[in-house]
Amino acid sequence: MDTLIPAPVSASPAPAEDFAVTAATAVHATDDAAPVAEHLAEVLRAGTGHPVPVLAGPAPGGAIALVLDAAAVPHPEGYRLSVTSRSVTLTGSTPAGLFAGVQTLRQLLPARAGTEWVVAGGEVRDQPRFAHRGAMLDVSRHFYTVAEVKRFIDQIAQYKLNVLHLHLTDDQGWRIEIRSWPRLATHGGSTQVGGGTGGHYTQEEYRDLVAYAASRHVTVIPEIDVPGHTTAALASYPELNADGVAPELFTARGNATGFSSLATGKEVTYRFVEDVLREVAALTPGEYLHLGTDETHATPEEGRLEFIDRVLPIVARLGKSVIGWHELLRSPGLPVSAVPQYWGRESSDPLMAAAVARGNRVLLSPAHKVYLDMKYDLSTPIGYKWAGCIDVADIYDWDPGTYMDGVPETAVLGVEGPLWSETLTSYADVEYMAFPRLAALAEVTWSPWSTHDWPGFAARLAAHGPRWEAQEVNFCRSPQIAWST
Ligand code: IFG
Repeated sequence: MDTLIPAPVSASPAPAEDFAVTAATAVHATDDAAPVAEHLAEVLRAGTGHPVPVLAGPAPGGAIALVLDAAAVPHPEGYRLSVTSRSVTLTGSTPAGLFAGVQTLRQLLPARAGTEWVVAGGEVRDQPRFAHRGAMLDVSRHFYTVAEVKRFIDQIAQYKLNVLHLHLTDDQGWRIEIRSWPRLATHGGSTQVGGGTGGHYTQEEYRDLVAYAASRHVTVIPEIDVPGHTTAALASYPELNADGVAPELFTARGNATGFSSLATGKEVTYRFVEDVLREVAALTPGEYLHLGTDETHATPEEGRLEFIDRVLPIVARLGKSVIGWHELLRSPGLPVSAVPQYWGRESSDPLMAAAVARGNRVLLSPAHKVYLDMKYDLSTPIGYKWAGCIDVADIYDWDPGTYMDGVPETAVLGVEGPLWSETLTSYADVEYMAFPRLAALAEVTWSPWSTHDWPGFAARLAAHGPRWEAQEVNFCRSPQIAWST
């Protein structure tokens, strides 16, 4: 129990109470807990080869029981896990809490499959510190397949992250089918950084991704980056351009981002945005649409203000709330439901403090702390370093609850680690930059500050290496960690 990541609120090992998973082991669950029970059973079957049936109703002795009991576990994502030599009882107030408990249970099992699988005995009580615990994957600069995104979802869910922000559109690629503007995907999605064939998700594939994420209790937040970062759209439809001429597709890394803009003075722009957001909202069960709004250097300020003023009501009419990079705050009159995502490197920002004073909650993604496309150190072969190098200790050792002046913990919806993909040419590169740093970010967003302890975390992470080796994750063996083999 002393190697769990993220660290739980409390864990008390009981070594004499290890529970052996055998050919007779079954998982018992009431109907609302059945999907999580099946997820756990799949893990146990894969690990032991035993049948591990899922049975309805209360568990007899010698079984694993998943129980929904909101009275016993007040926090909506909390859980209690009790492991004795005779039985395992996992109690949650919601299926999400049970799912979180299963991720803990998985870490109490061996990293590799084997017939004598034993769950370490003891008690765990746990609940998250922040509600929004996210990773962002940039599928625009380089396209990743449905299977690769599903693997990413599985990987982040193991550390109790519960949000996947998909950066679906940018200069180098439009990655989601929009039926009213089909060339966005067929032309705007036909390439990527370096000139490769790119790709896009059909709406059916995207629905499948959203459903898969939901089965791992991960909410997908789609980002349609506007009014900047729009070359893929502008290249697809001449009428979207101020001069009516479509530019070539853009396949460079874009060392200076913020060079493109929608024509905020043309009515067709607003029809375009409304059509796109309507179709994306229909694919989004979650509360939020992300509008980007970052680096609008090519948009005249009065045009940017008009654009935001006209687009916010579109999102509201679609029944969604807006997340935007923190430049969104330059627009006065934001609704209190709007969430600015801070990606700056300051710990004091007057617009952020003013938004919090008005009642907005914020997302924190300080670039020098959580931008996963930054190099670990100067020897990292891929990634950028404009925000500095970020090794495991850097992403671990900060407190979102006190990081920003005028932004108390109660105003922090959570933290998100963006993984921009200009320099990530393969999914193996994604894993290298994401792990182990996302495990550290997961602890920053889930665990109580009272458990925050770099040496302890570094030791737990060292013991985690074999788990990633067993899962064939291409993780970075940072020299800051004494990786056990
Ligand atoms: N900033 C840009 C990203 C990406 C990044 C690479 C934001 C909000 C630099 N915008 O981060 O599109 O290019 O590190």
